Amino acid sequence: MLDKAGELRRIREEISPLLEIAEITDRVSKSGFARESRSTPGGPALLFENVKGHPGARVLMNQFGSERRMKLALGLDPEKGSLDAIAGRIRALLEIKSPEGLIEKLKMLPQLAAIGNVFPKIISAKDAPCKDVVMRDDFSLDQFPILRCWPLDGGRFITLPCVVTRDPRSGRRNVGMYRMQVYDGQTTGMHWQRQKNAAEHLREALRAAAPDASLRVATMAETAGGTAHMAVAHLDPAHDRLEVAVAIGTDPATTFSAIVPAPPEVEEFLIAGFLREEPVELVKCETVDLEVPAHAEIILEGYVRLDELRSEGPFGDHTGFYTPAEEYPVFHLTCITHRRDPIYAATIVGKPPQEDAWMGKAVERIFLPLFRLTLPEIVDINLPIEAVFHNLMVVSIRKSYAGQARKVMNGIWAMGQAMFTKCIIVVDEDCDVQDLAEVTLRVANNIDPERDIQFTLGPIDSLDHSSRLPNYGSKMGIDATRKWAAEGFARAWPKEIAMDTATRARVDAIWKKLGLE
Ligand SMILES: Cc1cc2nc3c(=O)[nH]c(=O)nc-3n(C[C@H](O)[C@H](O)[C@H](O)COP(=O)(O)O)c2cc1C
Ligand SMILES: [Mn+2]
Repeated sequence: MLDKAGELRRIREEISPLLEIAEITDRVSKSGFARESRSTPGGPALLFENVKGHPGARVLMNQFGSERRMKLALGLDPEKGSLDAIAGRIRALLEIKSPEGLIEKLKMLPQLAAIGNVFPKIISAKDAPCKDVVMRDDFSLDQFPILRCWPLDGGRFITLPCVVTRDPRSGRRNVGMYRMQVYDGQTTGMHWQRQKNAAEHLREALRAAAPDASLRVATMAETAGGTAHMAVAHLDPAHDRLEVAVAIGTDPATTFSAIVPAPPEVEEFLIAGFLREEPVELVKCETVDLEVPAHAEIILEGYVRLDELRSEGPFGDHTGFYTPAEEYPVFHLTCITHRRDPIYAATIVGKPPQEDAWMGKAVERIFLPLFRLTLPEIVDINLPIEAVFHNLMVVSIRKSYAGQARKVMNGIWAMGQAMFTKCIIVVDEDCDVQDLAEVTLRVANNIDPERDIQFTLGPIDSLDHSSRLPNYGSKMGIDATRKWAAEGFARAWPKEIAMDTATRARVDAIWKKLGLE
């Protein structure tokens, strides 16, 4: 599809998966990224067809690396479509009320049919391309051209995996993108951070397996690593693991759904189905009780033990810095299945802008209507690419009462992964948050710092290297809205400068004649 859309470049030169693919991809994804224009494409997608040490293998990079390709991935017209259209569809879905009369009911049919598309379909193994080749023995990850991304990385990492787990209590599935460091042909790290859904699944498994509640709680609280861990020798062998399946090279809507910060109640396959307007086809795994996208290029099946952690990292991360080695769970493979001649899909993260910038911008657009459900005064949001998303959110609000900017900050810090937002800037609705020059002018002019900056403490992104403790630290909100008398502002707020319309019209009329352009 990328090829047909003229979005793919094939590279026939022999290139090493160790650093070289990363360097080429980094240059391409940063190319054409003009500061003035955020819609400038970040270079083409790349298909490496001659990978050193892996005859016949192919590596796909930068598949989401432009606004245009992000639209294609979500089934939009790259020219006319807008990511806000998806937000519109979500809004329509949220507005569905139970219909009253017959006509109203009939009007709902298209919407209901669309919802019907979201549920995944299970197909049989013989129809599933991801089962072209099934390897239960003698398999090794070494057969795939897995990348080493940056010079000081701890090893090779699988960087675009859709990791499927099941909540042992509710039975609900989750798909998350969590990088995997290759330890050997059958073992990898599993870098789900403690606040992510799969980490909670592991903790649920642990709660079920650990008989002694106080020991359980203590071990969870003291664990240094990414998830709960129990250093007890007597794990019930029937409950000593959490099954995991990993899909690599899924259709773009499914891959994207794995990064969407959805609430745990919403399964990512539903999101992918909604985005594609077509159900995701799943197939049962060979060795674990999980289902995976049937059309994936590669499937890894296995488990994570509840009582095992191992050093993971360092890794050159999307913050632009290396995250240091830390203890994380370990994934043991029990089976690999794949398409004939699979394409290995990967990404690299590093100093922005990279491919993940475009994915993040799509998340920003799609989540706006969901934010408004809780905080209806929000007009628009901007998570600037340069601030690595969770570090800075600029929010414009329709302010109607005193203290509302602070209410919005607290609401954002309480909402899912938005809890990681280190700095929130709140401006009035007449400020375009996409225009950072305008935002800077407002913030610099409007704040009395001692009065308008609010600090709070809470969970911090695991990748943050500045917080006083790992995963825990402070956040800052800046209220750059106009201050009201009701907020104790006793002075007059000045008027903003703007030319009167009559003068503007007069100058417009003679503008061309002046020859000033
Ligand atoms: C390229 C890429 C790599 C990522 N790597 C990780 C990772 O290693 N660990 C992690 O916890 N989140 C990682 N994330 C973010 C998660 O995918 C994201 O928080 C997602 O919402 C998690 O899914 P969940 O909410 O179902 O847990 C990554 C995102 C992208 C785009
Ligand atoms: Mn999830």
